[in-house]
Order: sequence, then structure tokens, then C-alpha cells
Amino acid sequence: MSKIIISPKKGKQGIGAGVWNLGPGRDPFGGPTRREIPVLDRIPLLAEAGITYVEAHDVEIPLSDVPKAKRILKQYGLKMGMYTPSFFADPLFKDGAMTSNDRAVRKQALHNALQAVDATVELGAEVMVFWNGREGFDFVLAKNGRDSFRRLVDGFNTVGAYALKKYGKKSPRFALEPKPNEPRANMYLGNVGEVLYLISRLDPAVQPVFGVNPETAHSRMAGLDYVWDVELCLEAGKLFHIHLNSQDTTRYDQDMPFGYMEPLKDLALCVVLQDAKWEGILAFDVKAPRTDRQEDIADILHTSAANLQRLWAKALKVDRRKIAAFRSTQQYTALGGYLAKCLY
Ligand code: 3MF
Ligand code: MG
Repeated sequence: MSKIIISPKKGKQGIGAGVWNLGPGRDPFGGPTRREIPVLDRIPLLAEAGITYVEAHDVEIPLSDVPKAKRILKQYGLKMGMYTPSFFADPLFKDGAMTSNDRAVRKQALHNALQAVDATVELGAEVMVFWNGREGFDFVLAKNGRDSFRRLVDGFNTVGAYALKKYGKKSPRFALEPKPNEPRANMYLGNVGEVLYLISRLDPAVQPVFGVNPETAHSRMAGLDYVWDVELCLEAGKLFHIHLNSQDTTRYDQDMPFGYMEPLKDLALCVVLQDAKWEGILAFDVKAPRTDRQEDIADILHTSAANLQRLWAKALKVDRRKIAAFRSTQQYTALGGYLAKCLY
């Protein structure tokens, strides 16, 4: 299949997706429902689905597999869009990584993070993501929140200083991905505002390389509006990456297809990204549901991409002068009606 193109769009063309999007269908209540596809074998599947930019965790493509991964990426005409250390899968990180109460675990987390910087550069990805995985608490007073915050600041300062010293202008940029809960009951960096606040507390020398990776479903889990969350990142000049998907209300994390649950909001999000002349990758963080058959494992990517292409095209046609007019007369119901007309 040819590459999915979102056109016209400034900067990076093509779609991003994670190798973890094509998992075997495990969930907290049951084992796999499909054959587990070896990680590097998922790259050709992503290519077949029209993806351009691959994303992976260090546990999926460890440093030792980087040369092989690069060969496969090249063979299938793909690029690495983003790389990220897993601070959640290893039992070692059961109580967090940078915020673990165990000093030895914090040290290991930092070691993994610095190694992931090298792998990110080696793979040619421009962005490295930190998802707040297990950085949080289930029991009150289990951690000292102020110490945890300080540990995050110190950890990210160290990562930023390492990357800037070693790679200078070629340093990756770091995007922190907020999520309010799951797997912890309460997570540090639970929303975009918290991430921006943390960045404001980093060493000024590293601040320019730190930004946000908002995920539409994560905002929804927090009961927040992802259009405003993205606008807030843009306002701060900190939209470094984006994870697109959808979420059926404020429940457990579902990673459903982009454009499926709230198409009107998604249309509005496309308008915002177009008006901001977003140059970065449009990436999906979706999960093939356990009910999908082996042969249909990429349906979630096809569906997300088709929805995004349709919504992007419709958003281009949204008359910005009409929006301005509705705003000036405060006719918001009519504005909603106009957007619905553009959509349906
Ligand atoms: C979890 C997520 C993660 C992150 C990933 C990249 C598995 O809710 O969204 O996906 O996006 O770790 O940093
Ligand atoms: Mg994500």
C-alpha cells in the first residue's frame, strides 16, 4: 500500500504509529487473543498500512537491535518518528522510575533514559517521549510529592544536559506525555498544565528542548478538552509531538481509532493544527482491540488514517471568516451547527 499522506500540510508528511499498536490483544483480564508478532516484523506491517514514521520503546527496540531495526526501516522506506524509554513494563519500575522511592531504581531509570537518548539519535528520530507510566502513587503519603517533583526536575535536567553536551544542535527534543491515571491511581504530570509547569522549573539551559506530547484520549480520561489542551501547548510553543486516538468517556485507557468517538472535536482539532501550521508528525497511539482477528490487526490504523484524512480535508474547508463572525456575535450554538454541517 502507498504511504498515507495528509495534504496539504506544512513540514513532516505522513503518519506515525507505534509498534505497540499491533499487539497480541492482551488486557489486564486476559492473555493474548492473537499471535504475538515479533517487534521488528511489525515494521513491514506498518509500512503495508501506509505508515511513514515508526515509534518504539527501548524494551521493543533495545540498543542492541538498533542496527537491525535501521536496516529494516530503510528496506521498507520508513523513518523513526519517536523513541521512548519504557519506565513501566519492567517489574523494577513497579513504583515508578525517576520518582521511585528506591534510589537504585532512580539510578537505573536515569541510565536507561541516557541510553535511550543515544538510541533515539542513532535511529534518526528527532523526538524522544517520556510517558509518566508509573510515576505516581496509589496510596496517599506513599511518596513525598514535593520530593517526587524535585526528582523529576533533577532527572530531566540531567537528561537534557547529557543530550545537549553530547549532541549539541542535533540533540533530540523531549516531549513529556501527560496522563491522569492508569496504571497508577494518581499520576504525576497528569495533564498538560502540570507538564508545562514542570518545564518552567527546569534549568533554563535545557528548557528549550523540553515540550509536550499531548494525547487526545488522555485529556478525555481526565475529563478535559483536548482541543484546548493542544492550544495550550501551542500557546506555550511546546507542542513537540502529538498522540491521536479516541476514548469512550472517562474510563480506563482505550486507545480507540482516531476520529471515532468525537468527530466534531476532532474536526476542530484539525482546524487548530492547520491554523497553527503544525509541522510535526501526526501520530496515532491506538491499540488493535483484542476482538480483532490476526489478519485484521491493522484495521485500527486504516480506520484512524481514513478518519484523519477525511477530517483534515473537511477542516481545510471550514470557513475561518464564519468562525470569526460567530465569535464576534457570540453565536456559539450556531457555530456548533456550522461545524456539524461541515462534518456531516
Ligand atoms: C500509554 C501511552 C503510551 C505512551 C508510550 C510512548 C504505550 O497510555 O500512551 O503508549 O504513549 O509509552 O511514550
Ligand atoms: Mg501515548
